[in-house]
Amino acid sequence: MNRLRDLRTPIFWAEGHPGKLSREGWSIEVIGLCKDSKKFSWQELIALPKSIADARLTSVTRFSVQGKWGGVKVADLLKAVQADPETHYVRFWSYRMIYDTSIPIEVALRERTLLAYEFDGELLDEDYGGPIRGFCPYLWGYKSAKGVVKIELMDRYIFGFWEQRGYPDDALITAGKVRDMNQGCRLRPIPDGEVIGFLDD
Ligand SMILES: Nc1nc2c(c(=O)[nH]1)N[C@H]1C(S)=C(S)[C@@H](COP(=O)(O)O)O[C@H]1N2
Ligand SMILES: [Mo]
Repeated sequence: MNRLRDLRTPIFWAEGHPGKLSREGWSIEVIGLCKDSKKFSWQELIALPKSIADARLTSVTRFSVQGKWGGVKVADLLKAVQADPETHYVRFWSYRMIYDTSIPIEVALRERTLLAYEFDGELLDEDYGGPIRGFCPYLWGYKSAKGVVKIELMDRYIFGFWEQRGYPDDALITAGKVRDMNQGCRLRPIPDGEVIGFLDD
């Protein structure tokens, strides 16, 4: 069973699909502006308190998928490494270090910004960013980097993969219509901001 696939959620790997990845051998390194830079193994990551965010991944390419994303709060990880007060941006690097994207620290610290390894109780597979991916429901999906291997704490902003190619740096979700994957791809109107409900509800 794969809930995201059953919902026919599009699979984006702009840099090329990574193929089969080792969950047990996975790790995420947190580097940059912090007192205690660390590498977290898969086992260490899943041993951290688990948060569930019932939220939507919404793409600027106009699809939106809702479910229970499970993982570790980015805030908890930043606490564990003792992020410096000069940290203004958090940069997520994907497997192979081709795809990256950065978000402001204020957004990174929000309740539902996660390093997610589950969707609706199932572990994420490689198609959908497993073993572990960024998940930020507040911004367009290109800020939710898949297959995260490194997190960099920075005092300034750096253009990411899609931002260099013209997508907005702030990635604020703007009103329009998106395909609701939970309702068989139906085109539905959304307001500005995180997609919590639809205007036709
Ligand atoms: N490494 C990597 N992460 C990525 C992308 C990508 O191409 N490569 N695409 C982004 C975009 S544009 C979106 S909308 C979401 C899509 O997530 P999905 O492929 O799980 O649907 O992943 C984001 N994370
Ligand atoms: Mo996207």
